[in-house]
Amino acid sequence: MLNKGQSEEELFTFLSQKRREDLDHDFILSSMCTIPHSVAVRAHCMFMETNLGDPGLFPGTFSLEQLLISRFGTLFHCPDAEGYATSGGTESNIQALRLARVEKSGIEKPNVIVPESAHFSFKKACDMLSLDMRSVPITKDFRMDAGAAAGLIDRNTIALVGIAGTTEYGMVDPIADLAKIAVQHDLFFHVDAAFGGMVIPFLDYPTPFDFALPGVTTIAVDPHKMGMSTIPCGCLLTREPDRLNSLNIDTPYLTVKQEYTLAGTRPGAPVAGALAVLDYLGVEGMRAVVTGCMKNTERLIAGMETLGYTRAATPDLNVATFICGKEAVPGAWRVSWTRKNHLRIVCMPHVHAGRIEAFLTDMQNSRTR
Ligand code: 0PR
Repeated sequence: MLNKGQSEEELFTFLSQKRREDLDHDFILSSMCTIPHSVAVRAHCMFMETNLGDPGLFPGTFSLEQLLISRFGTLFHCPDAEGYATSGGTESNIQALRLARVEKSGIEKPNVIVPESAHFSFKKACDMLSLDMRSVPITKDFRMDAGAAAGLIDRNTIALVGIAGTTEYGMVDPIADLAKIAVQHDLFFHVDAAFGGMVIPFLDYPTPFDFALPGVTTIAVDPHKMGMSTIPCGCLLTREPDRLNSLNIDTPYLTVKQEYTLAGTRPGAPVAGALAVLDYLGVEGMRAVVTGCMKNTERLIAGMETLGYTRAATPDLNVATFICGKEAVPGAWRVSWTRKNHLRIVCMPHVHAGRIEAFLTDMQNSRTR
């Protein structure tokens, strides 16, 4: 630590310099986060010091968290759903599997059935919870093979996981088939809709993925991805009220005597930000955002194919992937590469039509050079 404090001017000159070292969103095509909506930023600033870890001190902020959960419950066809705001998909996925584990605590060597395409947060969860992760292959169209998933279930299986919007290819697993399998085997079924939960409901032809399907137990959805909130904000929802209570531990000196959350101190600011975006845009506004992202994805795929690059998948959501050599992508652009070495571009709200055209022009120039 510095012995003598710096002047504010000196300090902020330094901070501004550091901030300028961060990359420009105009060139970020690899991220599932985006520039927060202006109403999210405004709301975030109003709630900066609020701590949902001690909700009795911030009853107003706590009621916003409840409202956020109830907005998602309604959107996901279960107005009575309960849950809480997490730090994002990783925490939601860990907590969902923790809940499954606690509910089936009698099983000595528990396993969970997870698609090969699952986000790496499930590896963390299984590691922390000592769960055997059984990986289900994906089919040619990059979706989880439901038949293969059913074949892996045994008496030690405590949960089944499906992904509504895969990180790498933007695919929605056959959630309806998986939900049926879950009902047949009386299994806990967690849907990771961290990305897709704020896309699928706003598509012209939404695939069923939520509590409308009787077998779905819990859903993870991240406002800090397509919900354009400030970071960090995820949500974990349970169909049944009070279900999370089985994770409760005693917190004797807080304003609440028990809590089921993973984190202790929890920021209220991004929760206010997330709710602000939902209530400002409404279904119509979100639909416009999602329609724009889907159009841009289609345009990107068409443009790349005109340049001679084949799509790796035909995505359900706004993630485009291509068979393309790494050297073909000009250095200024931040793209990512899947485990199968496909070029991956996430058409987030900040990746607007102009940026797609700029990228395509650069790709063309690099091709002809
Ligand atoms: N589930 C799915 C389907 C995800 O795509 C992700 C993250 C998670 C869970 C975990 O969410 P948190 O990171 O909020 O805990 N998907 C992105 C990814 O790994 C996260 C991300 C975002 C990565 C922005 C990079 C980045 O710049 O690609």
